[in-house]
Amino acid sequence: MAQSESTQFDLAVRALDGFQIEIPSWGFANTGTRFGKFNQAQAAHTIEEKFADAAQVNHLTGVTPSLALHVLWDLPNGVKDVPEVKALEKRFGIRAGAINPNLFQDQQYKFGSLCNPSAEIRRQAMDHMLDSIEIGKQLNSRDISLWMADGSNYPGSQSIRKRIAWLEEALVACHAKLSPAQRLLIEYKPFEPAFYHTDIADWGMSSHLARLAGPQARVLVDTGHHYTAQNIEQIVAWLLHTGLLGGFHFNDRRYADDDLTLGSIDPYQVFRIFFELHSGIAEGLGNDLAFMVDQSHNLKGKMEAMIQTVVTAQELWVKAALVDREKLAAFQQSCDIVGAEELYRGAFWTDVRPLTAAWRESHGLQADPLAALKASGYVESISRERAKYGSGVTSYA
Ligand code: LRH
Ligand code: MN
Repeated sequence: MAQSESTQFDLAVRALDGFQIEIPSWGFANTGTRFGKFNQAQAAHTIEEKFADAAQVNHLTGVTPSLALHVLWDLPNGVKDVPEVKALEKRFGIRAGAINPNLFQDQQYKFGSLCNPSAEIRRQAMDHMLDSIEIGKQLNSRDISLWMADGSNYPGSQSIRKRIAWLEEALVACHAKLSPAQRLLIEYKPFEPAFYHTDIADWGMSSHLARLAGPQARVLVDTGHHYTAQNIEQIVAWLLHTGLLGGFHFNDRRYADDDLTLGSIDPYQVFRIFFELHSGIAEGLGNDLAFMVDQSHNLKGKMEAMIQTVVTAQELWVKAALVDREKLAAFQQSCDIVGAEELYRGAFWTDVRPLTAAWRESHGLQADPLAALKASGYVESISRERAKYGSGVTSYA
């Protein structure tokens, strides 16, 4: 017997009441690929403009109260920029979210940062990590979200095991500097910009480093950081089971780390991940997970893309919450494959947009945030304001 409307509504409301997602400051800035950047008049160039755009997304969706920051892009003067960020938090009602160190753009990091053969360069990288941890402390931001580009391009050109030892030493030292409220999220990526080996290439390496670093270290799963053949929801199930799952960078891809908008290529992939999360959370696993968007909006309008992403994430989160896990467990126990699949996939087929629209209206929000953005004229007004920057770009993000 299909789920009653009221049951679906209750499940949807509970799921949406508990759903928040952090948005990245770099999602509002001019970004591109090595083949070019296509500037947008609406693009944010300053940390103030990034907070303003984040506030507008939160104003229209109600579920994005924090903004992830990338240290060198958003706090180029390090801790000295903390007072300005605190003032922006107050002014725009948006919290500073995860602090992302930049260990990949400076010239000295050509052969790595925390894994660089040069002890002097490893120390410089460690200094940046300690600055980032201090910034996190002063901003009362919980997560230090570490991604490193470290790796090599040619077999034999670097000692893979020496680099592991340097990395272990560095992350243990970083963990020791965390305040009791802070966490170290360790993000893995199989390749790019390194194309032979990447020092933190998969969830196993990230898990080992998190366990070794200490109890406040966790694994961060960027959905774009997997080979297309990999079963990401199985990795999520393992990380829930082992207690090492810290959070996510959500985006979508057709081939590699394409950083496309969530659910634009394979919404069923996100549904399958969200289902593992709902079932884990229902069993007390994975509470305090960090949900974050990590995308670069090279062609779509920055504001539209961000709001579309948040709305899609809500819809897929509700779809996955509609799976009757008790009934599914019975089908799984009796190995009734088709019964299980029809129940599981049936939730994915459900059009939940009326449910999410009703939830928004019951929270004083517009039913359709994308339409509300259009009606607000926000993009036109920031494009006029930011015309002063002309076509020159400032930096990567
Ligand atoms: C690396 C990554 C990482 C960020 C960057 C913007 O590909 O996913 O999380 O530092 O994108
Ligand atoms: Mn990422």
